[in-house]
Amino acid sequence: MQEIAHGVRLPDSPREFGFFIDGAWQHKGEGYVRHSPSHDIPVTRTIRCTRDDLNEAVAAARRAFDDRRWSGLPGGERATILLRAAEGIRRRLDEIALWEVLENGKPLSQAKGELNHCIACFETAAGAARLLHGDSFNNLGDDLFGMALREPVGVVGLITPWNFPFLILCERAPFILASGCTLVVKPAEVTSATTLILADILSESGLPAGAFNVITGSGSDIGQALSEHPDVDMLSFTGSTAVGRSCVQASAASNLKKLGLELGGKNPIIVFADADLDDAADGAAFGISFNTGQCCVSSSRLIVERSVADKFEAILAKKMKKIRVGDPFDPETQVGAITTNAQNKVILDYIAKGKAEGAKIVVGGEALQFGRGRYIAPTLFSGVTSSMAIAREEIFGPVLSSFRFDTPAEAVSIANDTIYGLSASVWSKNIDTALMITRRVRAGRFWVNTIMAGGPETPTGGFKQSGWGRETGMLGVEEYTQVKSVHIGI
Ligand code: TAP
Repeated sequence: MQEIAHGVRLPDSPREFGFFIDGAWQHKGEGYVRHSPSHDIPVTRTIRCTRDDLNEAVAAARRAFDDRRWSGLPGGERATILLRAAEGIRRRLDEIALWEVLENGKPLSQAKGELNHCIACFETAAGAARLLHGDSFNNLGDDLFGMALREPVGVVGLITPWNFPFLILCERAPFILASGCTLVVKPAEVTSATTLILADILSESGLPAGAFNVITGSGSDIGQALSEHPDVDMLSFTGSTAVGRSCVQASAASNLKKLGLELGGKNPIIVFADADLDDAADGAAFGISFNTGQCCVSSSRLIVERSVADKFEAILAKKMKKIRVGDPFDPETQVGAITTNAQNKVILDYIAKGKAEGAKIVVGGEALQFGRGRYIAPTLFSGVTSSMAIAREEIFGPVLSSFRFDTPAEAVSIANDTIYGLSASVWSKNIDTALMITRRVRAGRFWVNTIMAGGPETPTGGFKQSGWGRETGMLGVEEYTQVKSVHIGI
């Protein structure tokens, strides 16, 4: 055993994970070793699944769907298993949080907080499994009765990203299972561990074999093959808009599988002069630094009323400077490591581009080094214009671009000047102003005088090129169903 930080002890060699098909673990195949982004030591070894493994997983999910061992259960029985899984996550919270931190680099305290949300996702999905129902039509005349049945779509492929490996999994998988569908999951290769732990928890909770399968490997290989698979009825993809587009092409070229897409964002935070500026600055600092800005709903475009812009940027810069970046296992840390070398380079390249294009750094702007990890200081750019790359493109890092507006119409126009429409927030004490902005800005998730708030009860999803469909809440279960209309002559 070796101590890596703050009393955290790990075995000398990486933890070995197999992949999970039809209720059983398999270990054959080429391995992939993941190094922790914060300590640069090998932490996990997973398998690079082959196309044959993928076919086996899809066939297992198909059998489990077709013989109705899961889809044929009463909603209440599905709910019981999902609630047991929620308990399983609660019991193994420390273990899941540890592997999430080791592979992703986020602070341990944040990982634990996210797990409470994950438990709530399972509990909410359990409630939805009980409540899921269709509709009836008794207005068709005295000799005809109509029903609309909600039936599960079938076998769902689920592809998840590395920024919230367990959280995004839990915002999808229990809702998909609640609908009666069966699943083949492909997590991001660099953060597969906690998805594999969930397979264990679901199996222990009594989920029938074949209802939840996990294959591991790279996106360009096994992810692409999953998106093209002719026997997958629906693909739920969370990740970049570029790969989302390739999933649409793969669907069109294969079996026209249904798609749920949760993609990128370039999310506005609009601050009016009458807002509580201190609260709004807390919101802006949190909105750009949470999860090191590697967050689809990260508020990366600050749009502030000109009359208070200098004052607001000064308050915000002070708060951003105070954010504790560092070792994820240090209980004082608020912002952890950047998850991959590739993403670290992307963020630093954008910072360089912002400077080269004439934006001014108010705070941050540099790479930080703690031990062998890679970190980036929360960064605020002012004087950003709409043509700059940092204004238009998703950076997926702690880099905030500041714009100014004179009229509410101008604020709306800047906010909507993006291909994305994932989330937005507005800060004002005037409810009319706040509601007007909420109505006019095109985004799937909105916060008024708060940020990143909400639970799994509400549906989430994107407008424009941020995605198709909705996840979580009742809509997040209905998304994985299709409606069959039935007419009965009387
Ligand atoms: P991507 O490169 O798109 O990867 C996402 C997932 O897709 C990973 O599992 C990846 O596997 C897999 N993948 C890669 N190429 C693929 C292909 N050709 N076919 C099928 N699957 C493929 O994104 P990322 O770098 O992980 O995450 C960053 C992006 O995701 C950002 O743009 C962010 O906004 C978006 N995101 C959106 C949301 C929501 S809720 N809208 C949430 C999180 C992230 P490997 O990693 O193993 O190669």
